[in-house]
Amino acid sequence: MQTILRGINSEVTIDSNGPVIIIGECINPTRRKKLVSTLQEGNFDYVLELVESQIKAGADVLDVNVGYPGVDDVKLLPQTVLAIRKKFDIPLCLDSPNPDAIEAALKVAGGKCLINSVNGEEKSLKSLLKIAKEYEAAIIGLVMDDDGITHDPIKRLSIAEKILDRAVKTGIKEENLIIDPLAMAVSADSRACIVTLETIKLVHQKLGLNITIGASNISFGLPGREDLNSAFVSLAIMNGLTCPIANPEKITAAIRASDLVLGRDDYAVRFVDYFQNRAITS
Ligand code: THG
Repeated sequence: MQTILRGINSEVTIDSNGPVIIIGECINPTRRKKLVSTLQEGNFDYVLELVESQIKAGADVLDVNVGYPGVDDVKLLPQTVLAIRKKFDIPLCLDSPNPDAIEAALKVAGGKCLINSVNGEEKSLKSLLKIAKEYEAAIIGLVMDDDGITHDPIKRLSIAEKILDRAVKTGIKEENLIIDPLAMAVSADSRACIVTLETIKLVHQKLGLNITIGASNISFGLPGREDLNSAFVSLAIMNGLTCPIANPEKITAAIRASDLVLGRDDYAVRFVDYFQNRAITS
């Protein structure tokens, strides 16, 4: 299965058999106070710095999240998208819980964006699938619903199936749905990662859809985040993860290594290229 995302003149293909596509997570106010303060001033210079550094580090797509308490993201999300679009042509993943902000951003983004995200709740399905269809966008489906988050991989799979069914009934092609099997902090629940890995395997085998994950979520509250995230992402790739949302400056090495180990990088071209170019810039 192939999901195609586009910038204005650029295109990225996410294939359910890899190689892995990286969605850069860094345009996100979580732990980035400077992002909040600069955006509050209407200054997009720091956002553009984050775009450039993530692309250099290996990002293929960028997640854009400007949510913080009190923000009017119906205004700020499209403004941020426009600022990025003036300088960079890379497919975007629009990350907001507010459907109005998503729609406002889709109106100005052009290309083919990824909506982040719909979930199995009736309210979410009703508002967001219609928007995805109308703007011909792809969409991430989070496997939670009106009953909350389940810790049973089979039940998470059934929510993915429900979202797929509703998406297809809305006229969205199945390749335009990317499933997020939910990654949560392993410090809070020792089984959190294994439940996610099992769900990834089930969704990959039974539905064949592309799969994303907020990879850095798993290491909240722990030291050694980079090592922990890398171990998790490598195992997740083995099970069918194809487009993680992560920090490219910290995860690209593990991703290039995983693709090489899995026989998806002939003559180690991408692996060697990554390390050669990294050596030159550092
Ligand atoms: N699923 C989907 N979208 C999501 C998430 C998800 N969007 C938001 C979030 N979760 C993913 N994005 C982030 C962004 C930053 C961090 C975590 C998740 C973060 N960053 C640290 C920092 O920047 O200092 C550390 C990063 C690191 O050490 O690698 O914590 O689950 N669909």
